Amino acid sequence: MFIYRAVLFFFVLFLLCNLISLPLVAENGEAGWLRYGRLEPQDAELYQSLPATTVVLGDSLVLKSSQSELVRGVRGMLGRTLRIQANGPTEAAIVIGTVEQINKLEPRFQIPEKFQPDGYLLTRGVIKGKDCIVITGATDRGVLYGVFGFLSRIAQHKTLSVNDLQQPSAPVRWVNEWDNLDGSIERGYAGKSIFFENRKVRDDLTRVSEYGRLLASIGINGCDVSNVNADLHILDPDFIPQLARIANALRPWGVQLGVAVNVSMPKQVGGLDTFDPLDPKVSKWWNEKFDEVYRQIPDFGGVVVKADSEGQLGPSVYKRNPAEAANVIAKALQPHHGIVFYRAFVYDHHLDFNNLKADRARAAYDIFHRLDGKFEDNVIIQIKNGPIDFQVREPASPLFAGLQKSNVAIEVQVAQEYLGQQRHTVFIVPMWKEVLDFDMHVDGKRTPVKDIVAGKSFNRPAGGYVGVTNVGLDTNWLGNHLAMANLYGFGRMAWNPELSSQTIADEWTRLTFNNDPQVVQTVTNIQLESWPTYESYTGVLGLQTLTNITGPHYGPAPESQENNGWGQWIRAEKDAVGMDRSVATGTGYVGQYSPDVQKMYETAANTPDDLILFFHHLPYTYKLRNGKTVIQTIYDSHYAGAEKTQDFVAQWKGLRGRIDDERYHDVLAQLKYQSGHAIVWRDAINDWFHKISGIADEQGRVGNHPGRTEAESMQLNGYTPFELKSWEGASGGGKVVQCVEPAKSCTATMKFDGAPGWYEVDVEYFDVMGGDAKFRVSVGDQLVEEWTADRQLPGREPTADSSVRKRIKGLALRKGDVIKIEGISNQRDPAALDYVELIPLEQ
Ligand code: GCV
Repeated sequence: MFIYRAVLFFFVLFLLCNLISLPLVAENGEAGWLRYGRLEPQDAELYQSLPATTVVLGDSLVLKSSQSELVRGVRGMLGRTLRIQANGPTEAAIVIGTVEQINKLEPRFQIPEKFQPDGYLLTRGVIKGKDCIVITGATDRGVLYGVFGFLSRIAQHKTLSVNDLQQPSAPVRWVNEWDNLDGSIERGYAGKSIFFENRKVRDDLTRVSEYGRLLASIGINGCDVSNVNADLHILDPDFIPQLARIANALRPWGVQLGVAVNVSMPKQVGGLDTFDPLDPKVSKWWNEKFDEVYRQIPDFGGVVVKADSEGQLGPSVYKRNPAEAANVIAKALQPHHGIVFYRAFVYDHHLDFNNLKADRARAAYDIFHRLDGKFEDNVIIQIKNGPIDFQVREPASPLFAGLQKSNVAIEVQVAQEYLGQQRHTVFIVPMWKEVLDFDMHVDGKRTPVKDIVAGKSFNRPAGGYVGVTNVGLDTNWLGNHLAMANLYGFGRMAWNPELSSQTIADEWTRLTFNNDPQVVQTVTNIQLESWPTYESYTGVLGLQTLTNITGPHYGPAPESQENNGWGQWIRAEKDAVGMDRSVATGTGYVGQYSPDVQKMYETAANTPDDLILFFHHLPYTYKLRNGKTVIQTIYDSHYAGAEKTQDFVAQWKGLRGRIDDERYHDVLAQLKYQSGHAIVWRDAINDWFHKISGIADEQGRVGNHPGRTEAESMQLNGYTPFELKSWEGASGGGKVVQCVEPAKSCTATMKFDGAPGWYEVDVEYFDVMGGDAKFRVSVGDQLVEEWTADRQLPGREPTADSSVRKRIKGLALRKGDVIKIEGISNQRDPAALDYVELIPLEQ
């Protein structure tokens, strides 16, 4: 009996201890930054005096969302369920409603400031004799944003006794999704579309409304749901009612629906014999089409247009210009207050590599600048942040200053197409902010890009921000928990571009994980270091991301930049590298900037190191401001970058037990993978420049890898040598081995003849798409590791895209040990191997 009681006592004690210390519940990331995790009692004390009641003034859809969100958030964080009152207040309350509604209730309530549309105020005041917290805005949407702002303060343990007035920097804050009707997503890295499947709108749109909620919480007010490489049937009569269902899911969150259209639709699917924008039949077609749309979706936001770009038909077919194409659609949208986002991403992708004056970077300005002032007022020219295409570093597009009588929006890419596709952590906010803060010096005056897109610089009525997001059905939306900081950051930055990257990362970390100072410091640190790190191993000195540009835009493939019509050239030759874009001797691109900016970029001496090869063709031996030569800088930064990614893993490990296990392990696995792939990048780029320039690394590292044994020089049984198409994608000049016969076991063995001790054994192998090969590693007769190559990586054959490093830690090796790698191929995956590297561990 005594024993029974004692066991029971300790069992109860154990349960209580666990309850009191609020165990870290496993989380899957679906909630994003809207977790509303329960506050610890000492933190909750700050909100002791929070009223028990909320009064919601009105019953619009958006106000209803405001109310339910408030109740959900307070219940989640403080464990209290607010009482809901339609009238009152009859006691201290949280009152939510528009300024007009509040003033009707309490005419003496003074709102101190003038609101921008969507702005909000959190304040305290006496309403009907009761001391209240007031959440108000000029519009319902402003009120909803105010509720999210209020809850965010609690989640970050901030005081509520403030007068917090928040106004958006610009009216347009949209996201674009490049979703196709079949459910695939162009440049999407997190599963299938949340909107479409099998050429229909999905039956279950739960994820769409959850997405709308996430968007609203960061102030996003519009969402284009379909790929800019537009589907001709997106506005077919039987599709519009389906789109209306998406609009219904987004509407409670104040997010307007948009879609991408193709200017050729009147002819290709509309039954006309032309799509000439100046033909009255065409304008009639668009008018009728939008009448049809607005009958079913009265708050439809507008359309985005990609034309004369990358194979999309455009006005050039009829020798018309983009203004004529944009305006015919814009006029049809005007009666309904819809917007046309016309993309400035128009360029010729059949450029002549041998023409030293040809330059893709010039295209947008050359085409659009002369049309300034010719666009209707409901047209917004959507301009990518840089003149090429979301590269790891580009200068600000000169077109921002080239359109002073037209509305403009900046387009940035939250989806990490050229930035590691969410398998590498890259917090992009600092990069975007560099562009937004860049001073275009129009007419010698301070003209940062953020003021231009906000419409302030040239007094434009519309303008703002568009983020290409490409969320998918993956539970955590973007496939990598840390990548969600980019979506959060995009919204926060569009709302207030004065917020620092540090503040944004700090807020996001607190909301997404928790307020533990070590968590906040570590995660913020990794995020802030991630872009410069990624840049340092993928595209330094303004070379752009040296990725496979004719393939999936993922792994290293510098050779693919050159000798094709795409114009992402770096012009690497035996003695020199870089694009000469100067006015004096180059393509003249620099001349598209204002005179003050030209002074910075026209000569190599004045150009900052980080963009120098974007603007100038320089000898490898050219001494940079950093005191080193171009070539040594390339070598060193790739080593430093790859090294830094190993450090991210170490930093993250310090968070064990401080965040939930599920996300801890997810991110750890992702950072480990990144740290291996960074080595693939490092070696590919360095080997390539080494081969081209013939200049040795001063530190002797490039092409010299102690402890590495190439698979092709191991003893092979079943494995056969194979050469990669892009030689730089594998160690040893592109040679690897593969097990071609399906479902076969092949082996590669080597004899260890180093000093006895503890080693890390790294196996560089390939994990190709569509098949799951298996690998086993043994030392002597002992199996030490086995795994399945089942990652989702681009590429159906071994390339740098599919190269993965498996690290086997802590193996004791003795002279004469036989290390055997066994690869078991399957139908589509030849279990290819690149090399084995033995790294002695420090004792
Ligand atoms: C939607 C890049 C991408 C394309 C994309 C295009 C664009 O070229 O690789 O996938 O097409 O940009 O922005 O239109």
